[in-house]
Amino acid sequence: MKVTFIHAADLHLGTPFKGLGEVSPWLKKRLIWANFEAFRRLVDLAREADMLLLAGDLLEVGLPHLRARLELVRALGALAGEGVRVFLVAGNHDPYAFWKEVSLPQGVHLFSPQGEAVEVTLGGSWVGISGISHGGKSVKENLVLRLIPVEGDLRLALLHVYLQGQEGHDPYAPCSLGDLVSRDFNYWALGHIHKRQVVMEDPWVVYPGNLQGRHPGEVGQKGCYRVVWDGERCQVDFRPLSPVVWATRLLSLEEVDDSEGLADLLESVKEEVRWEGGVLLRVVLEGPSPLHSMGDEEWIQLEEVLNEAEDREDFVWLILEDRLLPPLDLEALASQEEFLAQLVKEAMELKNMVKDPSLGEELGLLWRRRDVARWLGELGEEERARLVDEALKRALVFMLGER
Ligand SMILES: [Mn+2]
Repeated sequence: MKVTFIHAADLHLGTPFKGLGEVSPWLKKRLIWANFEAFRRLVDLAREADMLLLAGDLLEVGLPHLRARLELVRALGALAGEGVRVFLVAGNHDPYAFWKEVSLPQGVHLFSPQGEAVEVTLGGSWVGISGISHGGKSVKENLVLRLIPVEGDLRLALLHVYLQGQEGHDPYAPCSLGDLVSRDFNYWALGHIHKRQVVMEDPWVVYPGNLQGRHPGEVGQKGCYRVVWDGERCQVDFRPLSPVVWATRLLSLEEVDDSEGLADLLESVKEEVRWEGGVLLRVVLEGPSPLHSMGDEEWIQLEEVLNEAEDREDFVWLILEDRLLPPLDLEALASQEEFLAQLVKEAMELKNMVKDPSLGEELGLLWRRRDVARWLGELGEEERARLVDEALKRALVFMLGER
């Protein structure tokens, strides 16, 4: 009575990485490899399962994709040959019309844009799968409401849809969670949103996300879900597949005032994130710093130096983003603009009052809140002064940064 299936989506096979600038020829090859390697790992995992569900955007038809198309078709054919059932729906990047030109192997089922319901017997269980493909590039209708009902002990829905409330994706095939719950399915195998998430359990509503992050916004491990149905309930586990991950670090350069110090700091940040796979590490440098005066060419040279020895399996490739502000000169600010000058003067006066209980009383209001008092002890004079310094600095950085 046990059924095991793999749910993946948004492979976007063979598409390029973005937000990297110029990379070494070695890394360029490595990144092309990463995209396909994630897919091969998916196929290896599916080999141990009864069924593979792919929820759309497997390819991007507007981009050169012959290699991706061949890899995909051959791998799915091999899986089907080994007895793994494969089900696909077309998404907005690979709509149905495109797939009609592709010779899909026997045992690989692509759902039509009209919708179909398929019933199969897997591991002695009766499984129903209902799916609808995107007919064109910008489907506006609610595909959930058009799904053909299906019978079975386990009832699965396979769709590429935009669930309301998700950010950063085009609202193709929009639907609400209420629409999904109104239908009789145990597991919603969805695609389109690249951020992995279990939206709901029982019925399961799941976006596996993509297999390999391709730009700085897609941080962390990506992969697929492996689902085991034991005849009553689903056990749903995430399986990481990306050989390369994106990461972001925000660095404020308090203790650093020269490029030697900065290079050392960046080397240590690199070592903190290094793992067995590759890392594309975006470091955002912020806050006031004397290094603000560094020119574009110098930033490029610094990146080059720090990336020089990274042609290795466990690479950490650095992408620097300079958001530094000019160093704060409090005395100059105090004599300049009226509002800033007033702010700095007030803060300085407040600092002279750290012995004065009135400052203590003002802070005392905060300490009367139980949730605050629970986590913070009494503040000494030195800590009060530091608090004023920090508040002033943040206010100035905020205001100077806004210009
Ligand atoms: Mn999509």
